[in-house]
Amino acid sequence: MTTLSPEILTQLAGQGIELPSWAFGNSGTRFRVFATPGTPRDPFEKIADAAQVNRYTALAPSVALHIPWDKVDDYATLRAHAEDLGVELGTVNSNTFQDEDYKFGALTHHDESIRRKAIDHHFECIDIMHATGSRDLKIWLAEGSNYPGQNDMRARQDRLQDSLQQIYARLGDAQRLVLEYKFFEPSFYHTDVPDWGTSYAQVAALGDKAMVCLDTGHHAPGTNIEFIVMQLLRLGKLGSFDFNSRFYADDDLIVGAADPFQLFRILFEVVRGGGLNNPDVAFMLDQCHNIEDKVPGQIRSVLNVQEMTARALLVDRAALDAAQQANDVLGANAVLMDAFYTDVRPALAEWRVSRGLPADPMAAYAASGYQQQIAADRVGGTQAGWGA
Ligand code: AOS
Ligand code: ZN
Ligand code: ZN
Repeated sequence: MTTLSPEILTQLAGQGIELPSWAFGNSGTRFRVFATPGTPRDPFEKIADAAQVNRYTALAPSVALHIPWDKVDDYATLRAHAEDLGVELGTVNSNTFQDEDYKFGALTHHDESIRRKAIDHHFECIDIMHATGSRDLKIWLAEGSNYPGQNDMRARQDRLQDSLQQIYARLGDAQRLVLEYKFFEPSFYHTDVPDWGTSYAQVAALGDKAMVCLDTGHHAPGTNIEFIVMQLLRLGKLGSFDFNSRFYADDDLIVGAADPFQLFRILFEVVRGGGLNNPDVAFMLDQCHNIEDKVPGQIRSVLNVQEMTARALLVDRAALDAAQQANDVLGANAVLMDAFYTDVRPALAEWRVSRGLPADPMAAYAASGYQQQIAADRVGGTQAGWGA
C-alpha cells in the first residue's frame, strides 16, 4: 500500500472545501427538475445536510449561500445554527439572472435604474456578509447578447467596471469580491465576462480585494485549464475555484467524475503555485445533483478533491525538475503519471480512521439512516430548488 508522508498528511489535514447550499436543493435541466425525497425546505435544512458532509469527511467546514435563494429574516440565527452543527457560513453569491428587469443586462445595463437595482442587490449581499461573517462576495453575471450588433460590447465593459467599482468600494476591510467568468450561457453570441482575461482585467482595475473565480466547467472544450490556474496564481489573482466536471458544457457534475486526470493536473498546478491551503485561494464546489442523492453526491465530491490533492502532493518535484532541466520529455511525463496512477484510497482510509473518521465516508453515511430520516421528515412544504 502506498503510504503518505507526515508532510503530505499535514497538508491534507488543512484542506477545506466549501459546499454550495444549492447543491442540496432540487435542480435539473431545462427539460425537467426531478425531486429527491428529503430535499431541504429552507436554508436551515440545507445547512444541516451540508454539516453531514463535514461530519463524515472533515473536509467541508463551510457552506456558500445564494441570495435570494437563502434569504432569511435573521442571519444571526442562521449563523448560530451553522455553528451549532460545526460549520460556518461562507461565500455569498449574488443573483442577477432571475429578475425580469435583467433580461438585457444588470451590472452592464444601459438603463441606469436597472443598473442601480443590480448594484443595490450587491450592497444587500455585502450587508448579509457582515451578518453571516462571510468574507467573499461571488459575482457571476448572466449578461451578454444573442446576436451580433445587439449590444455595444465596449460600452458594457465600461459600465461593468463602474458597477464593480461601486460594489468594491462598499466592501469591508476583510471582505473580497470574486468575479466568475463563463464563456457562454445564458447568452450565446457574446458574454460580458467570458474568460479569465476579462475577469482579470476587470478585477485588476479594482484593487487587491478583487480576485478571479475559476469555475472548472466554464471553458471551451479542450481548454488547458491548469495553464489558467498557473497564470492566475502567478499573478496573485486566483481568488477561488468552483469545482465541478463536465462532459459537454456547464454540466455541473461531480468534480473529478468526468475527467479525473484534468482534476489532478489542476491540483498539481495549485500545489506548484502555492495555492494549496492558501487563504487567498478558496476551494468551493459548484455542482447540482439532478438525479442522485445530494448529501452522498457532495461526500463523493469532496473525497474526489482530497484524493486528487493527495496524488498531486505525491509528485516527486525534485525528479520532475531534474527531468525538465535535462529535457527528458518522457522522463518528466513519467514522474507526473506515476503520481497520477497511484491509488491513495487505502492510505486515506487508514488515515481517516486514525483521526476518528470513518474509513469509508460514503458507506458510513449510507448506514447512518440520515437519508431515510430526512425523506420521512421533510414531507410537505416546498422543497428548495435551483431558482426557488
Ligand atoms: C453559473 O453558471 C455559475 O457557475 C455560478 O457560479 C453558479 O452556478 C450560480 O451562481 C449558482 O448560484
Ligand atoms: Zn460557478
Ligand atoms: Zn456554472
